[in-house]
Amino acid sequence: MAEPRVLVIGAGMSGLAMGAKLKAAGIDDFTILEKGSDVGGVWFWNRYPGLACDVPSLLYRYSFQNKTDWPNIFSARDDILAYHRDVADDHDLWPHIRLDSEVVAAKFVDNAWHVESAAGEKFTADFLIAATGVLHHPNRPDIPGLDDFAGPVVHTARWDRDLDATDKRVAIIGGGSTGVQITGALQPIVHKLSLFQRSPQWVLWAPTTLPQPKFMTRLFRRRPSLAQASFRASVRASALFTDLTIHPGIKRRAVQAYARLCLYLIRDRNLRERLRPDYQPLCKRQVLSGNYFRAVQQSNVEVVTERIDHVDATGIVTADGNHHDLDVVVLATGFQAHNYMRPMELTGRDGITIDEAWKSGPHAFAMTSIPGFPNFFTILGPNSPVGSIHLQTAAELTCDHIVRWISAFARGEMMTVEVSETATSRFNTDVVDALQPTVWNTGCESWYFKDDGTVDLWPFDLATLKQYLGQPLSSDYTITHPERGSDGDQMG
Ligand code: NA7
Repeated sequence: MAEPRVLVIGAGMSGLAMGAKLKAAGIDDFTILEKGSDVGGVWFWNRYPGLACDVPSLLYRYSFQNKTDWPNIFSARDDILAYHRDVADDHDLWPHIRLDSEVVAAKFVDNAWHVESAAGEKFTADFLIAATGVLHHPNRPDIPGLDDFAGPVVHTARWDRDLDATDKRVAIIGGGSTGVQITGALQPIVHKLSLFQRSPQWVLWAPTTLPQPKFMTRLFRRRPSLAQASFRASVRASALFTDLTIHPGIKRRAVQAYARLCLYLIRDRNLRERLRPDYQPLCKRQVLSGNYFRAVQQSNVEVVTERIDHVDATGIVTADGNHHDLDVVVLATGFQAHNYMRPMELTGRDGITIDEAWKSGPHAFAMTSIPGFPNFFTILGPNSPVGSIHLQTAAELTCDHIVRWISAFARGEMMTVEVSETATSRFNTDVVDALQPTVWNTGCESWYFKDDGTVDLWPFDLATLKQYLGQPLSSDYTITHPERGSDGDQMG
């Protein structure tokens, strides 16, 4: 028997789930290193006006942490952040969490992970888990002259709370989920809003700004079992969304028809046509909004579809030579979604670096294991279902999978585990094959796609995800034992 030492990087949605699962399994020697000064991950870093989740509140939660008294049908940032703090409270995670601790390097030497923080602190662990998120590194566009702008230029993912946009002339570059949310929030207060749109997005009308009905909150409070049942039913219902993204058919066509119908909430035909995308609805991450259609039709909003040529001290110049006078430039230009745990220097067995292992793009067996990196796991790593399956379910199943390996270590049944190259390339081939009928293969560009044009998503259903994470196959892993060296045994 050996007490496993575990390091988790990140105290966001995945890292907190990992902590709660480790606690539940009786594994207590773990530390969660968090770069930010609070838990919550994306919900800590993102704080722009209008930020809310695009998954309904009753569904955006862990299976092990019930909450039913959400103020809104789609929760706002602060409510989700408070929920994550409650998780840390209720599972006694705070003593394990070290805030303001950015990991800069991790190296596997002598069957252990040696980890270093930006402050120079050193840690040693038997297992290292990257719960570092997907949408973390802001994508700052390479627009000529952007640094010459005299006023504030702010990326939505690093919003400046001191920035007051009231009565200002504001540009929003980018019209994804973030650009759409911040449009709804800023339009009522600014003097003029100029939306610089490189490509239009399909937007589905949904009650994103409405409060949760009081009777629901009261009902769930009186009957907690009903709340849990409704959560399970919602998770099952979200399989419908998976189904329509991965299989062509009537359900996909019905949602696509709804997206096209929503466009008719725009009364002006010219504006409507400029907002009409030229790819299939659902291909990019689907944008939901209850206030975008109203906001975009107000007299203080202009939609600019002309290409941005450059920025100067006082505004943006478009390719047609027009100068758009501005006080503030908001970059709603998304994220470098395929960096994962990088720029951390991650070095596995025999000195292999993550950049070498991922020179043809990020990949991991079943989203979590990388050849050359023993006793290292990612949660919501490459090919995670960020565009389909219920995210907390996927994260929790990955945590359960990791806990099984750590428990095997604790029982003395193994010392290290490393997934094989063969299993990983077989998985990658299966992913590429499975992508064929998905909606993501219908011709569009988004953060879902890697540089080589393949999609960084889970193209299978929930049952397949459970299958991959539920039963590790001995032949897929090299396992070393405390006394015997390496073989291909299955863990207990
Ligand atoms: P997204 O969905 O990646 O959207 C980024 C937007 O920024 C999109 O409209 C891009 O246009 C636009 N963009 C990016 N670079 C440029 C440049 N250089 N010039 C002009 N426009 C640009 O990010 P979000 O933050 O909105 O959403 C991310 C996820 O958060 C979302 O999917 C939800 O899961 C929550 P493009 O379409 O590429 O032409």
